[in-house]
Amino acid sequence: MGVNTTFTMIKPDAVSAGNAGAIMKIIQEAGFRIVAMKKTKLSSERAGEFYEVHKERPFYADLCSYMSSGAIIPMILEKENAVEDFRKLIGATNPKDAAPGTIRALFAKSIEANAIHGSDSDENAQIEGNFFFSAIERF
Ligand code: IDP
Ligand code: MG
Repeated sequence: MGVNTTFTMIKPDAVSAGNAGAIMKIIQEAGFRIVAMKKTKLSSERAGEFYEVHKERPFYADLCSYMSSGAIIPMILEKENAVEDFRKLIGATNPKDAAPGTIRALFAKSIEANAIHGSDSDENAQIEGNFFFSAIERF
C-alpha cells in the first residue's frame, strides 16, 4: 500500500464543543499529514450537495440542517492506506457501536452529530477533497 489521501471534516457538534484541537492531535499522532485545512460553513444547499448519495434516506433533511448549523473544519489527509486506516481511527457511524478510543467513541454526541466525517473510498476521497479545496490550497 503506497501513500494515498483521504478527506475528513470535523463536524459542527465537535467544532462548537471545542474539540477540534483534540481531534486534530489524535489524527496527527496516528500518522496522518494535513495537506489542506480550513474553517468554513456550509449552506443547507451545499450540505445537501455533499451528501447527495443520501438524498433518499429519511435522515437527509435533518442531516443537511445539522451540517449547516455551525462551522466545520474540512481537511485533506495523507498517509499509507489512508482511507481504510482513517475509517478505523474514527469508528462506526453510531457512537454506540464505535470501538473504544476511536474519535467517534470519544467525541460523538449521537448517530447524526457524530463529530467527524471520513471518506469511504479513494474515489470519494478525491471527489470530497475537490468539493472544498483547489490545487493551490494543498501543501
Ligand atoms: P459515515 O459518516 O460513517 O460514512 P453514512 O452512512 O455515510 O455514515 O452517513 C453519513 C452521515 O449521515 C453520518 O455520518 C451521520 O452524520 C448521518 N447519519 C447516518 N445514519 C443516520 C441515521 O440513521 N440517523 C441520523 N443521521 C444519520
Ligand atoms: Mg459515508
